Amino acid sequence: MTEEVTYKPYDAPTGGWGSVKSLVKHSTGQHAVGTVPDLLRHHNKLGGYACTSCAWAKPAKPHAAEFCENGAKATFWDLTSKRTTPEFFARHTVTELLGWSDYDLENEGRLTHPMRYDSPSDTYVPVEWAEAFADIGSRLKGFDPETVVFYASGRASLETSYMYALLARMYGNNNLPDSSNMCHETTSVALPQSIGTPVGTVLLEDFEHTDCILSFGQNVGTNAPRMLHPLQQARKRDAEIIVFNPLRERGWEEFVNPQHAGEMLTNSGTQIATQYHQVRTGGDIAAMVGMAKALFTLDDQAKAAGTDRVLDVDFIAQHTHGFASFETYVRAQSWDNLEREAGLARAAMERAADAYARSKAVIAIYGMGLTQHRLGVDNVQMLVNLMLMRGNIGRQGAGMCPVRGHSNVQGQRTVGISEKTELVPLDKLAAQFGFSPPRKDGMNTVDACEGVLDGTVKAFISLGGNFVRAIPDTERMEAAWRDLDLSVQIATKLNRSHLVTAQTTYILPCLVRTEIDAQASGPQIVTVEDSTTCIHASRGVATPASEHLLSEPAIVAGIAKATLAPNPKVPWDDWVGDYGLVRDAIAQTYPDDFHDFNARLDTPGGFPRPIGARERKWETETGKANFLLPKALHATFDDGSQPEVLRLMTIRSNDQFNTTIYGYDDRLRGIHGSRMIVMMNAEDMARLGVKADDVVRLETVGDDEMVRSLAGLRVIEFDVPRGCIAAYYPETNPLIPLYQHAEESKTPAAKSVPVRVRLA
Ligand SMILES: Nc1nc2c(c(=O)[nH]1)N[C@H]1C(S)=C(S)[C@@H](COP(=O)(O)OP(=O)(O)OC[C@H]3O[C@@H](n4cnc5c(=O)[nH]c(N)nc54)[C@H](O)[C@@H]3O)O[C@H]1N2
Ligand SMILES: Nc1nc2c(c(=O)[nH]1)N[C@H]1C(S)=C(S)[C@@H](COP(=O)(O)OP(=O)(O)OC[C@H]3O[C@@H](n4cnc5c(=O)[nH]c(N)nc54)[C@H](O)[C@@H]3O)O[C@H]1N2
Ligand SMILES: [Mo]
Repeated sequence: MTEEVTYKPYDAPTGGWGSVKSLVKHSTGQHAVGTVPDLLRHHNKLGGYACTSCAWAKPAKPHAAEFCENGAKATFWDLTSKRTTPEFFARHTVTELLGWSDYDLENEGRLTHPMRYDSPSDTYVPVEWAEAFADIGSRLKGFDPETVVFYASGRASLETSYMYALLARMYGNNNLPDSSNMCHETTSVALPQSIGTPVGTVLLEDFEHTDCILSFGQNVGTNAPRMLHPLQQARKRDAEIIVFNPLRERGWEEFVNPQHAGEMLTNSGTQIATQYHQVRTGGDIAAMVGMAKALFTLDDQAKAAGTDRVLDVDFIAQHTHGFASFETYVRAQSWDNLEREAGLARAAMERAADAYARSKAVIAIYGMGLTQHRLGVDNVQMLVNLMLMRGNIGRQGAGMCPVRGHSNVQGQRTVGISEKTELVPLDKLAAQFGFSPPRKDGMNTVDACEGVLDGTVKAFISLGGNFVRAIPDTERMEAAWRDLDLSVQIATKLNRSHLVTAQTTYILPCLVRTEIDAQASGPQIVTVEDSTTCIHASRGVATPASEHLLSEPAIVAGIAKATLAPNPKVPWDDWVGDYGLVRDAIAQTYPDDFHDFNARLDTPGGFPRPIGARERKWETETGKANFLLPKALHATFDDGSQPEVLRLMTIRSNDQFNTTIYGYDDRLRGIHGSRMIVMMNAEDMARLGVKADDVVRLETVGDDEMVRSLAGLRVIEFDVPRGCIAAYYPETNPLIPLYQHAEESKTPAAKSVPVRVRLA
């Protein structure tokens, strides 16, 4: 890793020439350049492949080049010419590789052969597929099914995910944690209670009709850059865009469309945010209550003056429940408290409320800045309350827009990857496949981690991802992982989760979505669901990285056949030969969402799943949309009464996709050369006696006896609110206690870790 860090505040626009330069650098770095222009023509296009980076909606009328800097980076990274071969594994022991960085591991390129860990030589050795499946199957048959976990990271297709969930249930458990447990699980818990749907309500076309967008805790320029296009269009129609974020993220400030010659020539783009509020980390509930309080005042004034009401009284009366107690609660909050908790002036909250009150159709966008907190569920529900006050859910140009992470993470839940049995049509599965699905809820991510720690989990199957690196409490978890009997890692690139070995460990390498997937009936299509519930087909276009790779459906079927008793109703081989048959099975299980699935594959812009709340059908216990009261004004663990305890947010740089590190530049924040940094406010630095460039140690303020600390972080003086600091994930994961997660959803609270700064 490079040691030298440079920091220069970045004032160029998002997109623009910076993104083009970065693209060229990353394409040449992966030696994928010859094929790339040709490939990117197929990116997010009908007849092409769906990007493997973020889950943002894919328009019906795509741009000539419907990709962004980070989607292109993800593609280069997948289609690199570099290979991690059996010879590589023969040259390096696992102990040696444990000393490598995340970047160096994945930068070795694509995995080419199935491998098994050989403990006498401390290396991975090649194994035949048939032998691997047979051994995994015979081991799985020996475990109590409740001790085995089937994890999924949100990239695998709907077809693979459906097969994988069925494998787990036929094996005998609902232990199906998913990367969304660390991500938007908070959304999946909060929204059903509020509006009766676990997903967002907006469609891409709503962006054409909105006149105001609220954004909380999402970093668009880095994590969903294609969303900048509809945002830019909305701004050109003079829509308000009001951003709440402790950091001034460049994506929310200015965007130059790299596909627009005029904008590129002048390098002058569109100002995105019309208001930017640097809310304190964990202070969003207070900020939103402040807005609500200001709305009540505006409504009182309108009533007195006899002008149009600010509240949508008809909507509230007809469609909602709990308004009276919400009103009482909000009116009772003092501005002093709200200002302190939000870290914003009353005038700022009033300004946001003014703009919101003037707007006819409002979209609420949010990301990890709301979900990854102790009161993440309350964060999301308070945002819904704000939207309900003016009837901003269930009509054109308005609605909730949680920005999902992995490209099919939402879809995995749709087709049965869930530990919660109430969310899965078990009776239907029982009838369709003639077996008795287990009725007991399974483990989510935090439960699975606890099970590994206390020894009740014996085996861990991983459909993609880098679980050990993505979860909290890394050091404790790695130590406990060694006691597992079996670890099976279905993957494309080498990562740390493969190196923290169990008694028996396999790496099973698979195709990526961009590659041609040839099976008995010919090249296959797979499908994914985007953030707006639209389903898209994806066809691979590139030659596979190695002839020894199998597709994900083939690997899932291989494990299933070796593990389960034959069942004529589950034709694993036929399914692998023709994924259209898996789609028929999905349509049978979920007819409302997936009827005529194969016929609708090429719907421009994807076909949307029906969502009740979009039509103002509220599938909640009250039959209405519910106003729900927050449990506190701050979403974090500490109440801010100890000035030396800071709130650490662990965030992504512009050069990573989760634990996949593409490089050491966070271009949009102006930080270059290292990821071992900590962003601090100047006043906090002075108060705590640290200077820019000091190397410090962070120490978690925990509720248990464990010491959690991370040294070697270089201080950067940064525009971040007082009392809040930011550093990169996953390097900081050893600092997050496993028990610090959102109430109800158990999403790890990665955005509010109470820490102290120590001079190393
Ligand atoms: N290129 C790229 N794209 C990605 C990913 C990636 O790593 N790289 N990851 C994918 C995945 S899985 C996901 S889940 C999404 C994640 O995308 P985001 O939801 O954008 O997640 P983070 O990068 O963690 O950034 C969260 C933002 O919230 C802000 N924030 C932190 N705490 C608070 C708070 O208390 N209040 C408010 N209002 N804001 C806060 C941070 O400053 C930051 O701007 O992106 C997906 N897309
Ligand atoms: N501190 C902190 N921790 C966090 C977060 C945070 O903001 N802060 N964010 C959380 C979030 S939102 C998420 S989603 C999780 C992410 O957790 P995961 O989804 O488990 O992790 P990734 O880093 O996305 O997984 C990368 C690995 O996936 C494999 N892979 C890539 N493409 C494919 C494919 O097509 N098929 C298969 N089978 N494998 C593939 C590669 O081997 C690669 O090394 O991390 C969570 N952890
Ligand atoms: Mo995520």
